[in-house]
Amino acid sequence: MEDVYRAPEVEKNAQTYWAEQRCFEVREDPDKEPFYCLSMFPYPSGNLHMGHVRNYTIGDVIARYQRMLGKNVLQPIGWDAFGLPAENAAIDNKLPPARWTYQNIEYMRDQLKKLGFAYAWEREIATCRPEYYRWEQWLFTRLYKKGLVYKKVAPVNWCPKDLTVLANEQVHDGKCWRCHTEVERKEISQWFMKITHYAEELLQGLDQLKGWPEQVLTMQRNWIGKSTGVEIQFALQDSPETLTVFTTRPDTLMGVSYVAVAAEHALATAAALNNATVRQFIQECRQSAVAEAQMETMEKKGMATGFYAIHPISGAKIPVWIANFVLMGYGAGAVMAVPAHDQRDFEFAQKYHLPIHPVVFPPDDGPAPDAAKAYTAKGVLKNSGPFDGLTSAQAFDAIADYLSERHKGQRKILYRLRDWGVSRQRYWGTPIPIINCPQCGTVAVPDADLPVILPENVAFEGILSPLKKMPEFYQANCPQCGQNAHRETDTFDTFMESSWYYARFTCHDNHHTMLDEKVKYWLPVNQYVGGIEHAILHLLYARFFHRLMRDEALVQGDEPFTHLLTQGMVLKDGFKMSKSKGNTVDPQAILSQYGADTARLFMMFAAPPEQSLEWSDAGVEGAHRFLKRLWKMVHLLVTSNPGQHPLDMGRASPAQKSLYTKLHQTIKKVSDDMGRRHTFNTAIAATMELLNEYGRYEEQHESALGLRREVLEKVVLMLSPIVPHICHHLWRELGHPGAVIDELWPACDLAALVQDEVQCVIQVNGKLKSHIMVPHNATAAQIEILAKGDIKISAALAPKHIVKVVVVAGKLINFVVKDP
Ligand code: ANZ
Ligand code: ZN
Repeated sequence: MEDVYRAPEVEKNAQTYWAEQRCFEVREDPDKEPFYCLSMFPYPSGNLHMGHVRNYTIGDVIARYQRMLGKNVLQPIGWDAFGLPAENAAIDNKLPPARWTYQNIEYMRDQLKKLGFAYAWEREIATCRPEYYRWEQWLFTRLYKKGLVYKKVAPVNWCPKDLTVLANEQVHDGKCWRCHTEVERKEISQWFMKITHYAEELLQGLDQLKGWPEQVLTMQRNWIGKSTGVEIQFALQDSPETLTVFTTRPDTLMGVSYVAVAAEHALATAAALNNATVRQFIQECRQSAVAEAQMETMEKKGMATGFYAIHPISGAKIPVWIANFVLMGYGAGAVMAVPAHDQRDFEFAQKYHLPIHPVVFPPDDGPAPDAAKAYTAKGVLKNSGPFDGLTSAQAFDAIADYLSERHKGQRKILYRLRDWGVSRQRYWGTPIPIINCPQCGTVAVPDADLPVILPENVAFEGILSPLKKMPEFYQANCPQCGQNAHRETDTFDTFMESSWYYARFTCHDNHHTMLDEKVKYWLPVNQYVGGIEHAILHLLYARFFHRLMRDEALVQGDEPFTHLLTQGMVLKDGFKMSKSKGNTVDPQAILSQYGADTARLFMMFAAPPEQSLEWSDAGVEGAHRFLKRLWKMVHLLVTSNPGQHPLDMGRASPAQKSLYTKLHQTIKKVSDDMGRRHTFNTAIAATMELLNEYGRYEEQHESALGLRREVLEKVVLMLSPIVPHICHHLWRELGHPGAVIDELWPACDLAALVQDEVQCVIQVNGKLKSHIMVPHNATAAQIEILAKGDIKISAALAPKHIVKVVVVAGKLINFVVKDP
């Protein structure tokens, strides 16, 4: 055995072995329990970053560990290959997005291979390939026929820099999530998927996801945003029309002092008709109207319409205002404002000198509300006529019933979740399989004409999609009437591709159907690993797609991912490692300097996977030193003591026993850390501790060597999911003909965990009566029971009354007795 650890050779050899033996290719085997481990696939940006390395190492460690438990592990990888950066690069470099993407894939595939990830490479998917996206197009046409997708003109979030529509999820603080340009509102005709149809199911389903982080479940719940309330119709003065509002607090109805409508509301439009100032105000709202998230913080502005509404219970005359904080797209686009109990209404009322009527008060013993702000808590009603004295909860029902009996309102459940706008005015994406016919309207492309192939060899002039200028692409005949028609030139949001790739990995090469019966064997994914930044968008869309596919009888079950691990960020000097911060460390540099195993070990040792990880050069050094030390230990053992030394614990010395116990304590802990807790850092720490104890163990005789070998072999097995290359090598050096990749996870010898017993003296009234052996860590209660079981003691105690029992742990027990 070489005395120096040379990572490049060791890693190359291991990787060659895995590739030649096709170790990670996997087939359905009904006799083996399947385990599907998936890490979120990368966007082929050109280079792996440290976030990738961390993500993929975590997934790989879990996959390799599960494999050692004897499971049939599927760990696939692919490329989320469509998207904007390819277009931006195309514009900058005059290289077609396809070429740029494929080049990047080549390079990054090589990087992943050098990191030694145990991927089923034969299943590699690139979502920009027609053999992949054709099935997405096919599913879309099915959903179209079912009415689950539709086209409509809608105000959208528009990025003026990228010239594209953004989903709500892609707007962060009013800015484009990619280029950070201020987002505008624009009216545009586009395709939607009816995710709202599944809102309740997507919400309920969260309760079943016991293997997901609570934080992600909460974020999804909030995003779906279920509200239980009442829709109330206010009559309008001098008008046959009514004004509908949505409220979650009907108990505050008697405190309404104005009604506010959105700038796009019909009443606002009507008010603008003869009023230039109102017109101007609406125009202003339009321009500054922004993504919802920003509504909260922006300055509240309004203007009276001159219209009045009639209170549905009191009959009072209430002014109707236009307010910039009312969203047209939520509820009825109008609110009943209760300044006394809603902070936003309160600030607005103060600003415009509108009345404030408190109607809900803290229960009797509660503190008096602060008059300088809204009292938003629930309480007991006053100043509310027939509803006085009711609690908010009682008043909710009483007022809802009152209104619905008089046909002035009805209970209503609303969701914040909106339908998913999936059209993008960009080139590098899946073509939407629709033909616009002047006669027939929108017509789905028939199955026989799928896929609609995206031409790859295109020239970019400016930012506009080349498809819009390619008659050879957009000229088509209507599938229904045969007339000249216009093919849809928009493409899908790239979140479409990532919504179902997990399922396609199970049958990536089936060119006859989207999915086949293999999904039954593999799905749902047992362990999904990825960034918390996908807590809402990607994970919700995937859960939605799973249900769409379920309802097409393509998959079974309701949920795609049983367990989810969201890894923390990689930081450098306290900041997220990112190009824009200029604080990145290139994985390639670490790979060349130290090798993959060092990078993997550092990543797994520096922090538990869900927490952020602070990059540290010293930490990387330390990881490397540890591997060198491990190498040395094996080297010393196999060179100075060649041959096998069987383990014989029969006549073990105390030192031997202690090391053996430590070994099995470590196996127990590491198994739990790896399998259940996913705290790989403590697993590594425990292994290091074991090796420290090994280092202090001095016996050299024949049976001691057997134990030494035993410890090192188990360490190599336990570390092999984390640092697979060096373990592959060391396992061979330890004299095994087979490869460590085919070994099972070491079993824990429970008997070894039972500690030695110690002698305990038994006294009765201070006089020595007997001795017993007790476990060294026995509790007082256990010792008492054992002592009472001693024949001499039970005889001595029988006629007496026990006054007191004194125990000195592991040493002595004294029964203080008297005559009864
Ligand atoms: C009166 C009221 C009194 C309200 C009170 C709250 C507190 P969630 O829970 O998010 O559904 N609202 C309704 N439609 C709106 C829209 N289009 N734009 C802006 N705000 C709107 O919120 C429901 C509450 O948000 C509703 O209940 C309404 O204000 C407001 F003490 O009605 B509430
Ligand atoms: Zn037609």
